[in-house]
Amino acid sequence: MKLDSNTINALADRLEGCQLAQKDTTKITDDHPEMDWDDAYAIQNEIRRRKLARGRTIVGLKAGLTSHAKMKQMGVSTPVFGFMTDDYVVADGGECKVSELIHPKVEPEIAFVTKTELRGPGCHIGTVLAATDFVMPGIEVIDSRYRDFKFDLKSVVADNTSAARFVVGGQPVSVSDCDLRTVGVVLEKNGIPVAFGAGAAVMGHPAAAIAALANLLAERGESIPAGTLILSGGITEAVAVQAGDNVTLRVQGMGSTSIRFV
Ligand code: 0L1
Ligand code: MG
Repeated sequence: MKLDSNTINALADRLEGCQLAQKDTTKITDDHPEMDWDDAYAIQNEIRRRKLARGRTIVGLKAGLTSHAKMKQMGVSTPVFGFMTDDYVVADGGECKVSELIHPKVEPEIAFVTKTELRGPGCHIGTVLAATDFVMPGIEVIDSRYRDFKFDLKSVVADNTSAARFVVGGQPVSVSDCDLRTVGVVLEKNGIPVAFGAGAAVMGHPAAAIAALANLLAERGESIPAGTLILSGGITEAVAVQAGDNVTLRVQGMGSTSIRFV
């Protein structure tokens, strides 16, 4: 690690402060170009520690930047991972207050729920499918704390991968009843289809993103417990939303889930 604990704390304070006050900031690598991956995840972990200390609970994990569309959109080349707390949950069909966010965008995703522990290293698509209870449609609302969504990978890892809100719903499906590579998704904004894709857009198979997360956690001696909800990453580019927008995600064979921005 290149940053000392005072700097890690100050950067966690700056990023979470922006989230809580709906303010943006410049990317932290502008001020700390020397920071490394361990620093980036240490800042994310400090944000997590602060939320837990305030009584929040972890309700899920996420993979981000897992599709070529997203990587191209953001000008980066590696997946990243983050967490979601209880206040990020929006009920299916429920409201998301734009005033609590900075500049939200939505992403169509496949959500996994595990039935057994996933522990790397060496996790692969097969291990993940064997450990999955069911999959279902999920819309992630991302809200980078960086001005104009301009960041590099270490900055976005520190910012908990832009996690802000999410909704899951539709029809939970066993992984043996669908082909997650060819499953089609349609994202609608105000009744108009705005993004389309298939599961294979996420690292060739959405389960590969979950395997990558398990293998990364293994480097820290951690695993994914049974019963964990994990968003596997946006299948298409993210779509900007504003108050008044209604967003619905339809996933082939899994029904739909929706969210209203107010
Ligand atoms: O979930 C995601 O793919 C987002 C990762 C962070 C990058 C972004 O804000 O788009
Ligand atoms: Mg996402």
